[in-house]
Amino acid sequence: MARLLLLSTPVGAIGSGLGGGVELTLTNIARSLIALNHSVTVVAPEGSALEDIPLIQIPGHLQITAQSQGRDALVTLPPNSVLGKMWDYARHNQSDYDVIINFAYDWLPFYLTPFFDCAIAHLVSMGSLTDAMDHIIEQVASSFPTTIAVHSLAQAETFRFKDACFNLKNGFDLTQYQFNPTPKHQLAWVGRIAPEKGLEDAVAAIEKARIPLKIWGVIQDESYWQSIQANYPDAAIEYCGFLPTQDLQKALGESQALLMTPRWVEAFGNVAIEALACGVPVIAYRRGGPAEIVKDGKTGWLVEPDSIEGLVSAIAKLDHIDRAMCRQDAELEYSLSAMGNRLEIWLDRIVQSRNSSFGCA
Ligand code: HBI
Repeated sequence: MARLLLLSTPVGAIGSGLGGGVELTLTNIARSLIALNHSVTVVAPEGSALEDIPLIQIPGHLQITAQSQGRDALVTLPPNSVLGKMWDYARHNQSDYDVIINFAYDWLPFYLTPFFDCAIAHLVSMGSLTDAMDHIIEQVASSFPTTIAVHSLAQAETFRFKDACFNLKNGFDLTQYQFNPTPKHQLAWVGRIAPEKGLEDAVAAIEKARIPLKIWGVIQDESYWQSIQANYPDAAIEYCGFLPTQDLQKALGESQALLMTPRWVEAFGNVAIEALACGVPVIAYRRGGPAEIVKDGKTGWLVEPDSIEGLVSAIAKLDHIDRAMCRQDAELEYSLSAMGNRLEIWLDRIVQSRNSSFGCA
């Protein structure tokens, strides 16, 4: 039994939706570690909510999102930085833990790693975005080679230190997702409504395919959302808000398919698993994490990236996909226990290499 301290993303409270996929990822990792009889404590910005998992809420100014910066963005910390205060807490309490797991895609936790006595594991939540982050993660990857985990090989490929990355993939509490064998005549799109997620392609495709599209997620970029509505006035789209998992999975299950149209290298694509778990096939660009999740022709269709025509022809072939196969595939490698096995391997390697390095000191 190990004592684990999980430090969340500083861009939003857990449950706000601003933290994007990492909110669900952290919760699922905490649950699968607890199921393995480890003790888990989570540190996150105040306003966070986590049922039945010990949570330390930290006040302070949220960090700006890394994907809204340019490649040469400077490392910045706002005054009264919640990230700084979260790592102050970690520093003062590190002797109570065996491993600290960092979920922030920020410079500070990586810079602080060699200054801590406690082992620090880093789950990198996105592909390469800025030079500053690439350099500091690479430094940790070379000094502490077992400690960097990613969600997909495609994500690792975006970094020079790809061979030092452990592929954790992701895992979900599949008991929260109900299989739905009988969808309505509609497609689904789920995610932060922001340019890197490429919603406009999904809208263009369903306008041609003449099928309604339901959209769930936080509207992170209002002007982007407005421009989509202005550019596709005839598309049958309906914005259905940002729903908690329980409600989202019920609504998602009613769709004939989920469309995934990322512009960037999506590190993983949590919603792909959430869809498969409900029996919903996934039509995705052959790009990033979703291309490693979707089994072309079996659990959905992989499409030439940025090809609207490709999306339209995949929509026309949806009846080839068996919805029961989608659910089965999710259970095969994306359950909490499947991820738990991968977590054990990752954390064991970190503790082993930590002990051996102590041994040789
Ligand atoms: N940006 N600076 C910063 N730090 C994060 O932890 C972060 C982010 N942008 C997005 C994000 N985390 C999450 O949405 C990940 O799930 C992608």
